[in-house]
Amino acid sequence: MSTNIQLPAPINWQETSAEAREQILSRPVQAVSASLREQVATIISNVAEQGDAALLALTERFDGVSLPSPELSMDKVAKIAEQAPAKVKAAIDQAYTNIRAFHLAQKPNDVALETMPGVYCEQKFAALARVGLYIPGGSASLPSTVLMLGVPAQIANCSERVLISPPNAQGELTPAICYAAMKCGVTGVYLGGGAQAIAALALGTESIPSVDKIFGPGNSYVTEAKQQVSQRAGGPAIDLPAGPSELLVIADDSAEPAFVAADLLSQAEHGPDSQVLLLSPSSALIAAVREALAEQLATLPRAEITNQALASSALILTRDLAEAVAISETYAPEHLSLQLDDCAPWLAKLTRAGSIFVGHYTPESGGDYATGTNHVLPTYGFARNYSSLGLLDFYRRYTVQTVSPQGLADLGNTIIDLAEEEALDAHLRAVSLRLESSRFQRDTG
Ligand code: HSO
Ligand code: ZN
Repeated sequence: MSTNIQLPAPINWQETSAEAREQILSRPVQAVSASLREQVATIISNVAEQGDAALLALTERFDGVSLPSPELSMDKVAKIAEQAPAKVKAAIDQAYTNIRAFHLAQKPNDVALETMPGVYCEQKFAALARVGLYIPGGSASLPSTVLMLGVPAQIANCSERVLISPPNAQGELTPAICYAAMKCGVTGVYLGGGAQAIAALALGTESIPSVDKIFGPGNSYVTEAKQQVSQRAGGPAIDLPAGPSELLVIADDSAEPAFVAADLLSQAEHGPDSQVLLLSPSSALIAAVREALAEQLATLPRAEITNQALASSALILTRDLAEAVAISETYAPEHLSLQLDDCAPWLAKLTRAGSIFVGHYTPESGGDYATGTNHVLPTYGFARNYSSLGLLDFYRRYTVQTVSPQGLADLGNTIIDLAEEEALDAHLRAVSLRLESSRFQRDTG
């Protein structure tokens, strides 16, 4: 392997200045340049004006394939799906079963409560009608992402579940993607990528229906396009900011260096802008992981990309596990792996992560594919204030209230007093009129 391996040098946290600490924990810059913003805006207005024609022209320009239509008929999808090798089908079947079970268990319950006599309040959930599932193309084809978006959309029973993904060189999608799409009962499959695919989902074209919410990870064009379309009047909702992959491992002497190294590399191989961190109070473990990283990296087909990601990664020696936990809570990683014999006391202190992997036998790739949890997770520190994708994201919540005549008799003055305080007389009158009406007298009789 010709790659010039550059592993990060171990850092002693206690001997690191506050500024250097901040620098180490900062994500690789993801500045959205004015030019990117403008490019995306231009693409969106092209798609708005010319629909399919714009999408097809952009697909030819960016994906290098000329298509007669952005639609891949469901018949064709079913046929392509058949070509998936039996082993791949079986793996997708098992992953589907686990993801379905875990997401099915997330079904929300309506709330109904009488807040005071005669005043009834309900919280209800309604599935979103039309959802768009964006499956990125790029250097890796990701049938697992089809499951992560398609399974909850299927359980919620969103009436239109539209998948869009950049075409391969044959102007199609891979058998595995098609097989996963069939399993999830996707209702339409379209070919397109980047900002143009997001624009098509948001605005609709002659062949692509517009959707109420757009899901799915993507590069900076996709992310910026999602932001821009969601800000348009009547634009779709979007899921969460999912950027380059991240993993933070907390490990002690009980950890297996080769396991830790393999997990770090598995997220580093996603892209040059991925970031992986190891925090450990054991310098012996850090040294051993470093050796294992070099050994394993040398045999990875994606060593080049992985090596680039390692440049913004760090191996950090902490004073103790408590310090490692504190650093993790500040960093708020997308994935957090605890490779300790005794995880429970630390787990209880950790909440700021997209998904947590507990113990020596829980590889991070388990959650990427098949444990049942969702792999669409907040990155870039958004685990501080955003949730991991789940079934609930495919619903919207709304409320219902019903007040009886007696309920209004008891609550009326509260509403009147607040309306008076806010000097909103029509609000006040909506109550007083009722209370003074002969109908009210009759009904409360
Ligand atoms: N680790 C990625 C998901 C993924 N990994 C898909 C493999 N395939 C972001 O959570
Ligand atoms: Zn992954």
